[in-house]
Amino acid sequence: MRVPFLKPRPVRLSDHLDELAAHEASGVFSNFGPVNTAFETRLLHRAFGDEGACMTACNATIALLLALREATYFNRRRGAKFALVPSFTFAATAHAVSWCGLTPILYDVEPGTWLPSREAERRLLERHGDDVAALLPCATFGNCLDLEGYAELSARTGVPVVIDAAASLGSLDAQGRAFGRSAPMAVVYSMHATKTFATSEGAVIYCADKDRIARLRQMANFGFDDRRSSQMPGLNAKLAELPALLALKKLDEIDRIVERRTGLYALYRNLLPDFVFQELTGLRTAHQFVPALLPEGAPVCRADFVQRMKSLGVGLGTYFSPHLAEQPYFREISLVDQLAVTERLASRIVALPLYDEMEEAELRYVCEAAAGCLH
Ligand code: T4K
Repeated sequence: MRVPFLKPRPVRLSDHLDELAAHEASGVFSNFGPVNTAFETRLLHRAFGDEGACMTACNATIALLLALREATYFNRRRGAKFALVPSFTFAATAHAVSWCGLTPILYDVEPGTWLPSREAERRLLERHGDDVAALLPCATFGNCLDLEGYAELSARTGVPVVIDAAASLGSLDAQGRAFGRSAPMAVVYSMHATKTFATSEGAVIYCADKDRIARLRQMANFGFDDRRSSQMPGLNAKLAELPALLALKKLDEIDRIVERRTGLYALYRNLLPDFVFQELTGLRTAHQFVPALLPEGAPVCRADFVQRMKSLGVGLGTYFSPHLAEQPYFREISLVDQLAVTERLASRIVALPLYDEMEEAELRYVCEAAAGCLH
């Protein structure tokens, strides 16, 4: 049997030929046109109960950059040079920091939830005080962060926070609300083809503060006012209408998809009792794939395990390994804090296959192969 790591499945536009024809006939292909507006409106209603505002963007990397620039440009801490970023995240988080001209400080994550270490954040804020321009915690693999805690920390210290929630569109917090809802800071979600909320490329920024989204929207369109005069830092971060149509249609499927993935994730956990899984903090996680640690003391190293699985036809990922501090560019430009947990996770983590139409037989094959490859 062959089981690929992921099988991206944006909606099939061929199932929506009428809407496609209407889109074509509209003559509007970008610049926050009617399809983007329809998607934003419907998402705001369904996920965020019409509280606050949200906007689309071309991808989450640019959206993070934009949100961080907004958070630091309109903040009295201009001149501060550091941003706190967990080392256990995707490169995009730290690239956004670097493009904003800031120096990442790479810090550790918690051993169970794999979420950024609150203790490290407190310690680093104490040590670097006014030099910290922002915090960029990552909602690791769609797991839910304590957003109220971050809002409180931001209000108390004056340090802005931007949430990297790339994998979280579809996750529900412990109260059963869409992760991010009510957040006073920008929360950035990806709609990349490989995400559970798969389109092709795309992102969403949500914030309970409508003014912040209005500013971000202006920044995403060159910082223009209605006379096409730049009023603030700007770039082109707009989502085209065609991927917005994919997103609009995806909204109708997302709950069913996440529920299905949740069932498959639970089966993995049952069938692989020796592997270590993430402690999930929300009511529902938008599982993009199934990250798990090889059992402590397993007689096989991660590289050999991945190779053996491949020879049995099973594709795996190794997110987030190498972690940021192991990547030459970030090593060169960052300060690195203690990373004991990150190093342990990154040396043992594998990402097991998951996709919307994964058959139970495929999953059982992966688990049998994984158990066999451990020895
Ligand atoms: N923050 C975090 C924490 C993130 O994880 C990410 C993205 C971002 C920010 C930035 O979001 P975006 O700017 O992308 O919106 C993939 C995704 O491209 C990336 O979006 C994602 N995180 C990351 C975790 O995974 P790569 O470079 O590892 O993807 P790649 O090309 O190796 O593909 C993964 C698997 O999917 C492969 O087995 C091939 C398969 N695949 C991929 C694509 C694109 C397909 O079968 N079809 C496809 O169209 O980053």
